[in-house]
Amino acid sequence: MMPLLSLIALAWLFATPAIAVEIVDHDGMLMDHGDGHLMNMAGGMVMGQNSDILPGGCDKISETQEITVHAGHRYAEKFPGRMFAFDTQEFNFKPCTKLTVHFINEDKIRHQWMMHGLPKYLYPKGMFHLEITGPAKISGTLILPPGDKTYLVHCDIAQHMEKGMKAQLKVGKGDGDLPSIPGVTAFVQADDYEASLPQLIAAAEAREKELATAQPSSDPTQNTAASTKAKQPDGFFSGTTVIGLALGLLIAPFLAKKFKGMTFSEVLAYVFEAVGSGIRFMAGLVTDLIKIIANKKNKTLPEN
Ligand SMILES: [Cu+2]
Repeated sequence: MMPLLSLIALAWLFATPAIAVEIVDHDGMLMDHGDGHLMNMAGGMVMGQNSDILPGGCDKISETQEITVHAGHRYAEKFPGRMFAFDTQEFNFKPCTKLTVHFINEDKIRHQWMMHGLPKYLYPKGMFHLEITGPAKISGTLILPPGDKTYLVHCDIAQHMEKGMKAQLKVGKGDGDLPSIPGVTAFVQADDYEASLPQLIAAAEAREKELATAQPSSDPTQNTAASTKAKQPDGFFSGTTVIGLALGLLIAPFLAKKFKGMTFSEVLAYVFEAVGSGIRFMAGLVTDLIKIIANKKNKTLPEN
């Protein structure tokens, strides 16, 4: 009897950790609804899935990366005042990286790993989005755009971001930091536990008054600036302006078609590359011309 009992005890001991973190894997259970939208009847969802279309400005996939992100209440314990969090608050990838995210929700509620600000011609609503009721795992793939930009990653379930489930994903060098990222950046509006409520109200009222009185004082300078501008109407329709306008009107329909759906930075990158190749082409012409002239001189030299 004793050996049997100890065997059961041993089996239970080994089984406990497995029971504690029973994560349902939803990969392979998803139905593809097209346009990068996958979901299943168990509540798993992927939106903005893209594993093969290159964003504008990417010549090729720069590298292939795979990350596992955990989400849950326990990851917020180290951030005072927060309730939910991812296990990672900051991500960094090269532009044009093909990124697969394995999202593991450890809470018995719904969480998301939602990325914003992606090019809308490729990602519906500019989003890449993994969502699952936990404890469960769901995976998705996207190709990151070119350029240096900081993207918001959060859980959009009501109040989950405000309670800490927020991160930033920097492509390249990024373009700054987002506020209120747990452990990374300061709160936009920090709680003040030092002052009493009447003191806080008085301070807020004083700030409002200050803003109200500051408004009219800046007006005279604006007026003078406007009047000096109004005094120089000559040259408004100068020759260059007219030529520029005409050229712009001619090129506009072509550009509108070309840049449809691209973000400003992508358009800028495209224009710079076009200008660059134009300069290279002109330089090539000049070198060819010099070569031709030099060759002719070489030919005439022996005759002399
Ligand atoms: Cu959530």
